[in-house]
Amino acid sequence: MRILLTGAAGAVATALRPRLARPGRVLRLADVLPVAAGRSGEETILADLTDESAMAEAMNGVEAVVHLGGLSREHPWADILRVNVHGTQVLLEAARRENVRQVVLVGSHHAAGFHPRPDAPDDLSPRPDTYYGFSKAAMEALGRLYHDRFAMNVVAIRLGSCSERPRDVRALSTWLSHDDCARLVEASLTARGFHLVWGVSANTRRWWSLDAARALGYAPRDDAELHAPRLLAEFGEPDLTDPVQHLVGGAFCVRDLGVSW
Ligand code: 15L
Repeated sequence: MRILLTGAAGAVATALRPRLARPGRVLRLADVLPVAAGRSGEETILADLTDESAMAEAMNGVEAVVHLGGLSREHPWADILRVNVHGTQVLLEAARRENVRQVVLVGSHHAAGFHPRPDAPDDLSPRPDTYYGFSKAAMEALGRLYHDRFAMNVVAIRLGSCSERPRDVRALSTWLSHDDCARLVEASLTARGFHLVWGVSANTRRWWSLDAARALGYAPRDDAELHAPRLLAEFGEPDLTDPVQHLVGGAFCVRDLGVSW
């Protein structure tokens, strides 16, 4: 099986590469930036998401695509629209044309960042906190469109804070460990239909449902709570009157719209 990873030079893809390696599986690593040389079972390709012929070539001979490419935080509107929204449409269209039936769209909780944080169901409506968050909501909608029109199997993941260790007290709720991220992507690679799921570890303090992800076979094993003593000693308990702490999107909700950071 050959799987295309877009955004392969990025941090999440770099963490996923060894974790998605399997005997008989080839990871095709695509990015607009050069990707560090592949191990065995990997091949690299330079491809811009918005370049139709490059994306057609990237999809050739592939059975599944894990879309991690694009801008990973706020940028000016024109850049977000071109790379994240148009780039996702080019990717889905290339997948359709090359008959790639299995698509994992790695989105973000910032698609729903302006909701107050506790107890979010799997189908929480889009409520973006930035143009970036809007592009992730658009990604979910495009994925659903390609499922409804062409019966492609699409999982859109609202990724939490994916990092080796939780970095702040908010991440005690939003953290997705690298190992759990790989478990969720692996489960998504065999899903049938369209699914919108939260990408979060089994954190004691998590705000988001894991029901839809678990229904795909995702079994998270990590819990940010292990890091609570260190983080609470450093930052203290979160002040829930602060919008940065009581909204899903945290600081993204209060920073300037359309300005790169
Ligand atoms: C995201 O969507 C970003 O890509 C990442 O850089 C983090 O900021 C993360 O959300 C988060 O809010 O923790």
